[in-house]
Amino acid sequence: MTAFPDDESFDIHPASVPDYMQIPQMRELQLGRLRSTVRRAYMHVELYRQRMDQQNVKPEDMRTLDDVTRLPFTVKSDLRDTYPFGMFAAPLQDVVRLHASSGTTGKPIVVAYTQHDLTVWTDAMVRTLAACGLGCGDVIQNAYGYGLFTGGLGAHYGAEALGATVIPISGGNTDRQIMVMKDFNVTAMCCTPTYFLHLLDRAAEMGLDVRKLPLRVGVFGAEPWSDSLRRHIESASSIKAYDIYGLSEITGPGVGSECRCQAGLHIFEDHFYPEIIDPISGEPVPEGEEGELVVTTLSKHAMPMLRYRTRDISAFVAGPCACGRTLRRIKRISRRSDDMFIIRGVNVFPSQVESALLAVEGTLPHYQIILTREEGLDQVEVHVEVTPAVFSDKVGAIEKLHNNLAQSLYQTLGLRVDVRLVAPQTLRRSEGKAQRLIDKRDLER
Ligand code: DLL
Repeated sequence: MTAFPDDESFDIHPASVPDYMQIPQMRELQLGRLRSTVRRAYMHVELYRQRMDQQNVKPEDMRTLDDVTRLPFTVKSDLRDTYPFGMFAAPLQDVVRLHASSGTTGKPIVVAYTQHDLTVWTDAMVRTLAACGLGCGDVIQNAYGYGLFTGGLGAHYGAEALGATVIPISGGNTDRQIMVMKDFNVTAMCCTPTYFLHLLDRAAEMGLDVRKLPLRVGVFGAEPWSDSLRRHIESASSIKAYDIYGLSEITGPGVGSECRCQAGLHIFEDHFYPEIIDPISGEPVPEGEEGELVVTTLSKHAMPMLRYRTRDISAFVAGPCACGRTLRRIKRISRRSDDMFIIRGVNVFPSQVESALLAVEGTLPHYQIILTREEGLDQVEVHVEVTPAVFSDKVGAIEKLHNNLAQSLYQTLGLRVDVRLVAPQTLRRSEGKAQRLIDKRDLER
C-alpha cells in the first residue's frame, strides 16, 4: 500500500499520483523515457549527435539508468552558442511557446515548448502547488513576472489546472498587490522571497497586519534564500513559506518543490532525472554529499536537455519523506558554484553572509555585498539595513549592533569584513530576483 499524507488539508490532486509511485516502477518509467529522450536528442540536435559520437555513445547504449553518466554534459554556453533555435529537437511549427532567460551579459538563452511540453510543465506545477498544500478553493496571487521569464506563466497554468483561483497580477506595483491581497481574500502568494519581504514591509507601512489576512501559504523560489529568512518570513506573516525550484533550461518552475515537511525539495523525477556531481571532476558524489545538480529532462520534446549542469549546489536527502512522496529529495539550493567570491584566500558565498546577518537581532533581511578592488586586493563591504527602532536609538545601540554583526560574520566566514549599517528602506528593492552581490572589481584597478 502506498502511504498517503495524513494531513487532510493536503488532498491529493490526481496529477500528483506519480509522486507516490513505487520506486521500481518509477525507475522503469524513467528508463523508458530516458531512452526516447536520448534518441530524440541524437536524431534532431546536431550538438548532441556530435558530442555523443565523439564520446562513442549511441542512444541504444542507454540500457540502465546508470548509463546516463555516459552521456556528455550540456552547459549554458551551449545554449548561447546555438542561439536562438539550435538546440530545438522539434520543427518550429510544433513549437507553441518560447521563453527566454536574460543572462547578465549578451544574448539571452531561448527555450521552447511543444503543446506536449506545456502539458508536462503544467503537470509539474500542479504537483508543486499541491505539495505546498494548495488546491481547489485557494486564491493564488501570482506575482512572478509574466513574460519571457518562466515564473509567471508557469505558476499561472499550474494554478488553473489545480482548480484554484489565480490572480495574474505579475510583479511590481506593490501597493496594488497589497490591496488585492487584502480585498480578494488571497490565501497564497507566488513570488520571490525577497519580493515578499518587500510586500511585508510596505504592508506594515500602510498599517496592514498581514497576519490577520487569510493568507496562509507562500510559494517562493527563483533565487537562493536561507532557512533563517524562511523563519523570519513565517513569523512576520504567519504563513507557511515553501521553497520551489526550477530553471528555464529544464522547464521553468516545477522541477522540484518542498512539501508540508519542509525537509528538502522533491524532484518530479518522472520528468526530470537528477544527479549530483563533483563540479571539478564531473563524477557523481557519494549519496548525501554536496555537489552540482545536473538534470536530464525525460519528457520534453521541443528542447530535451541531456545532463544539464545547473551550477546550483545541493545534495540528495537520504531516506523516505514523512509526507509519503517517494520522489527523491534534494537539499534547498543555498548557492551557485559561480556566485562564490574569494576574499583574502577565503571562499565566500552570499548565502553565508545572509545566515550570519539574520542570526543577529535588530537586522533586517535587506543587505548587499559590495566587492571592490583596492591596489590589487579584493575588499568586501556588507551594507545592512537595520530596524527603525535600532536606527532611531542612541548611538550606543547602533554601535553594539555593528559589532555584533561584524562578529557574527567573522564567526561564519572566518574573515573580517567591513559592515555598514544603513537606514531602513535605503537599499534598492527588487520585484523579482534580488541582486545581493554588486561586483565593482572590474571597474577599478
Ligand atoms: O527562476 C524559474 C523559477 C521561477 C523557479 C519561479 C522558481 C520560481 P531562471 O530565471 O532560469 O528560472 O533561473 C534559474 O534560479 O538555476 C537557480 O540558480 C535559481 N533558483 C531558482 N529557484 C531557486 C530556489 C527560474 N528555490 C536559476 N532556490 C536556478 C535557489 C533558485 N535558487
